[in-house]
Amino acid sequence: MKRILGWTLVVLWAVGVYSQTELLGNIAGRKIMDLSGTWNVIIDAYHVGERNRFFEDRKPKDPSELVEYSFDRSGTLKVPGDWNSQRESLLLYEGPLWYRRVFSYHPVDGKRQFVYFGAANYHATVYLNSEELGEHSGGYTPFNFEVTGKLRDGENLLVVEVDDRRSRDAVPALNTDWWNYGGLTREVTLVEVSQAFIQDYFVQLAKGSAREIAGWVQLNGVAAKSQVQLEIPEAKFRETLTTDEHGRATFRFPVKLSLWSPENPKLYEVILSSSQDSVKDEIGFRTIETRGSKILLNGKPIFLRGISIHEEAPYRGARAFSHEDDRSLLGWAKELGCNYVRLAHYPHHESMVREAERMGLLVWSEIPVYWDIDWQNPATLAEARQQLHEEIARDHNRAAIILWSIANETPMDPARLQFLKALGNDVRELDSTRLLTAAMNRTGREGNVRLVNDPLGEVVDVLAVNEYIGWYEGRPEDADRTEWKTSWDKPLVFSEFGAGAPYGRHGDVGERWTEEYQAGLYEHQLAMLRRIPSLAGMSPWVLMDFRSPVRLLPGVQDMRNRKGLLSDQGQRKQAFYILQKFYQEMASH
Ligand code: GCB
Repeated sequence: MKRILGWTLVVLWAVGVYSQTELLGNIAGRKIMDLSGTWNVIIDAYHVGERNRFFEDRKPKDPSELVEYSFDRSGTLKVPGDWNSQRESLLLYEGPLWYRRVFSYHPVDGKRQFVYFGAANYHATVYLNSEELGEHSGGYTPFNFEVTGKLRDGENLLVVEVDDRRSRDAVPALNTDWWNYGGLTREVTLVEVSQAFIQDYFVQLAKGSAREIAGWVQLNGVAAKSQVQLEIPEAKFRETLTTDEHGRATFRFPVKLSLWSPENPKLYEVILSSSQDSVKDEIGFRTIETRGSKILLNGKPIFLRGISIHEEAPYRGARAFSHEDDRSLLGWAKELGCNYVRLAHYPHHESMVREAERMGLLVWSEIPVYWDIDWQNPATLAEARQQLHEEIARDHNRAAIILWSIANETPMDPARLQFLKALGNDVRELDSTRLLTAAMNRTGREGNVRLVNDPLGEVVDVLAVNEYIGWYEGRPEDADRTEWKTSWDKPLVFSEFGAGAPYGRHGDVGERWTEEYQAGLYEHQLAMLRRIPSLAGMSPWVLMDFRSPVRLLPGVQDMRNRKGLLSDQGQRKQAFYILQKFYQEMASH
């Protein structure tokens, strides 16, 4: 089934059609019915649900009828939320699981409705009133289906099969250093819009200009030459756009704006209105570019004082999804002295990006093209492209995002380079205003000199390196003798370095798994980094300990990656203060 879907995707991609409807922009700015809450579920380990037509939610009509399943009697789970953390027996479960939600709705004549999923990991098949709406692959990006005319007046039945089995041809593939949290991990909502509505829009500063905004508005369901008004009241800006025969209007206008930055995270209310629809958003405006080895924000060089973050909830070991989760994680980043976060290794919740933006944190956003995936497989490329498109479609108005990362630690081979070049081209086409990057980990060597010479360096705007001197190779002191050279005159960021230590485990600085070892490694790394002239920033690995089934050392790891500067209970380790001090110094220069 999955393989067939993969190939179907390739074909659909080639003809420019997808199984699901184009994504609705700015879901928070729409009239929605939140379907969060308690859903009935059936765990379907042997995958019999499709054959037994679980999507019909059948109940025996008389005592003689055979029905071998029951949503009503099989238990419940919360949505949003991964299943692994909600029931002990599901901690390591990977497989299909069926969700059911019955909701009451009264469709209004002349309106259109969509069912919108913030994310479902990994593969979802969606049924409304026993009819299949479509499928979606990719665990961290949103998707929606139009359901106009399919909703009943009164009770409606929504059934979703979510299958999180890992596979060789998926993105990511079989092996990751994080928990494969399955389920409806983000909100499910029913969205109502008018017949002709504003599908999406892109409103940002024009590339290279701090005085002009440029972008497009896409209407859905209109005849050619419709009008859309674009307003930024606070900036006293108001213009009327006229769409072409595809419902699209592009624009470029001068406007005087106060620019968004970590020191001034200024957001403007932006209002788009068409004859039948109106959407409000909060948008920031800033420029981002590179000059030689510098990253320039609003025309001035900036050093990215960052930290890498996984989307894992503090205190409860689960996929994060709430505002409290966002505020805890980003609050710690602020306390460290960060002006930037690397949201690894997949697109995080939209609310996380919006919160970072409000707090003045720049963002690196990434798709899970991670370690080794099936580089030769066109279906895998189609899935990666789809995830990239959905990520950019969701977040293209977020000023905080400055970097789109297309990969993490991928091998140096020609098939991989072709694959990543295709993704790089997509980024350039979809959003030319931001910078392109990828975390690389293969370097050349000449004595004590490390050479950043992965041919992928040619493709990206910002060179990023994951490097583990003193942890996966050599001793922490080796950093003292290591120099770095790049093959391109481009900014270099260290996207990862780090060491593991459970909070409260102490010993000699030379003893692994102790806070002292971790802190010592940070001292050596930071001393090395200070000596690199092209260094434009860093995001050490990682803010908080996180669950990972590949970290098996009992009493030390217990299925957690312990490279956090904080424990998963929010306790600060010694290395936290070392990095904090370094960032304080950097900020005062
Ligand atoms: C890496 C990966 C990251 C791992 C980390 C580690 O290079 O990018 O996902 O968790 O190393 O701890 O090994």
